[in-house]
Order: sequence, then structure tokens, then C-alpha cells
Amino acid sequence: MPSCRSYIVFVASLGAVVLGCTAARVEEDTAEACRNRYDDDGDGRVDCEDPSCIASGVCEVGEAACRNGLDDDGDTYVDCAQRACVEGGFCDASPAACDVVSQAGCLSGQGCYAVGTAGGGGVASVCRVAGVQQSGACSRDAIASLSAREAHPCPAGQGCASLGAASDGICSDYCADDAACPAGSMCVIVAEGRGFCSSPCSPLNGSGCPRETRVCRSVQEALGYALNQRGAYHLCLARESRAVAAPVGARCVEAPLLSTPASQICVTGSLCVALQDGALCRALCNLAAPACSSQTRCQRLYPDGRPVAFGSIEFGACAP
Ligand SMILES: [Ca+2]
Ligand SMILES: [Ca+2]
Ligand SMILES: [Ca+2]
Repeated sequence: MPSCRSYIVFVASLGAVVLGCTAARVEEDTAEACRNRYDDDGDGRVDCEDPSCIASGVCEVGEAACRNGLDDDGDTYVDCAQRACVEGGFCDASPAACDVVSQAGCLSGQGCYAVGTAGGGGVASVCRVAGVQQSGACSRDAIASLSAREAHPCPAGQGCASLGAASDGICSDYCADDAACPAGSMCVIVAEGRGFCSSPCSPLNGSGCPRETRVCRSVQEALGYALNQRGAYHLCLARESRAVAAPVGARCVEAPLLSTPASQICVTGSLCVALQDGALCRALCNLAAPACSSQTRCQRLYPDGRPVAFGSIEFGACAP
């Protein structure tokens, strides 16, 4: 559809006088005008880029369109997955009674994330624009300083899991039980009713982590996590965190809390086990196929029968 302005030029070249047209104001606020890929009102903004199109019902911007669960402009991006909704301030992070496991309770394009888990206090969650780092690296410090409109690094359904007091973590699936986690992984409960799926990586050699920059670290217990019922779990972590981890033979903390320094958590391939010589990092071994140094042998970690299993492998520790 030609604008009034171009119509004037065309007619004027024929010597015609078109007074009626110069008086008419062309608006860009109807469904038709807001979908024609044309700057109808000549203000430099085309279709849905023009705020006057908000009321047209075909644009994805504005309070109503950004919260209706619909792809109003047909570009496949719904609500807060639409940049205009975020940039318009319609998707600011806000505390919400959303559920991190089911992801119910937030707008499309947002994720439900747990906040303030340190200390195991009440259940707090927030709706925030969802990120794209599927099983990728994340930083708890960086998340804590995000502005209201910035996206969480992790996609909806994942949170930033890290060991001890470390900030560097990995985007990991939220879960309520093991059934929600991939094979070889288990749900590590960190607060009432929710946790993270551990990484299905090998505690012996670290294989199975998504990228070379990750290491597989064993953790026996976290808040509310019972070793004697569930075995050990493992997380893929940034490689840097290995530098400050406790080596085999070092003193360690058997049941690390969120506040436990990484230097007291055992390196990949070992587990903190308290025997007569104290709580030390012990090299793990496969009880069915042991490989220990000559001074040690592969022993069941807990003689009372508590299993330390991961997937189908039951582990022991190389001990004198
Ligand atoms: Ca238009
Ligand atoms: Ca919408
Ligand atoms: Ca859209």
C-alpha cells in the first residue's frame, strides 16, 4: 500500500492538485498496516518496531502481548523469548511461586530458578529470562549480580550447580527424584523437594563430561543427602576447580556443605573416606576390576555394607 507522501509526488508530477491527501494522516496502528513491512506513517519505524502498533493486536510487545502465551507476530518467539518483550521491560526478573522442577508459573521464554539456597532456608524461586547454556558453564557470582532484564545463563529447567563454596558450576537439570535424571545420574537433593541431577561422568577418569574443560568430581553427601541409601554422586566442574581440590592422601571433609572450601573436597578419581587413619582422600577402585598400587588393595569403603555405587559399578577405595 503506497503512503500518502509517495502518492503526492506521483500525482504532482502530472500537475494535479491533491489538497485532500496532504490533510490526511496515515496511521500505522491497524493489523493490516502493522504487517505490511512498510513504514506507513513515515516515522522511520516499520510495523511492530513502531510503538503505535502495540494496540494493533498483531505485534509481540506491550503488557498484554508479552504475557498471553501466544506468538502474536508469528515469528516463532513467544512472550519473553521475543527481544522486544525483554527490552520493553515486560520480562523483568521477579520472585514468583514458580516450580523449578515442573517449570510451571513463569511466562513463556522465562525459566523458574531457585535462589538463596545457601543455608537451606525457605524455598525461594524467581522467574527470569531463560538462558541458552544447555549443560554449559555458569558462575553463581555472575548470576547474583544480573540485572532484572538479563538472562540466566542456564536454560529453563536447569540451574547452576557447583561444589562447596565454588562459584563456577555447570548448568544442571533440576529434579525431584532419580527418575527425572538421565541414566547413570542421580538426583542430588539440595532443598526440600528439589535438587540437581548429578553428572553421569566416571569418577575414576572423569570421562563423560561435556567438554574437555570439565572434570568429574565425586561428592559423597550434600545437604540432606544420605550416602548409605544412595551411593556417591559426581558433578562435572570447570577444570580450574581441580587445582584447589584435595589430592589423594590429603585430609578432606566427608560430608561437604555449600560452604565447604573446594580444597577440602577430593579430586576426580578419589573419595573422602574416614578409616582408622582419619578422613583422607582415597583413590577409588572398581571392586570387580581393582587396580591399586602395591602397598594398597581395593577395599569395600564401608564394611557395614553401605554401597558406593555409580551406575552399575560398585566402588571401593585403595587403602592399606
Ligand atoms: Ca507497516
Ligand atoms: Ca505473546
Ligand atoms: Ca513472536
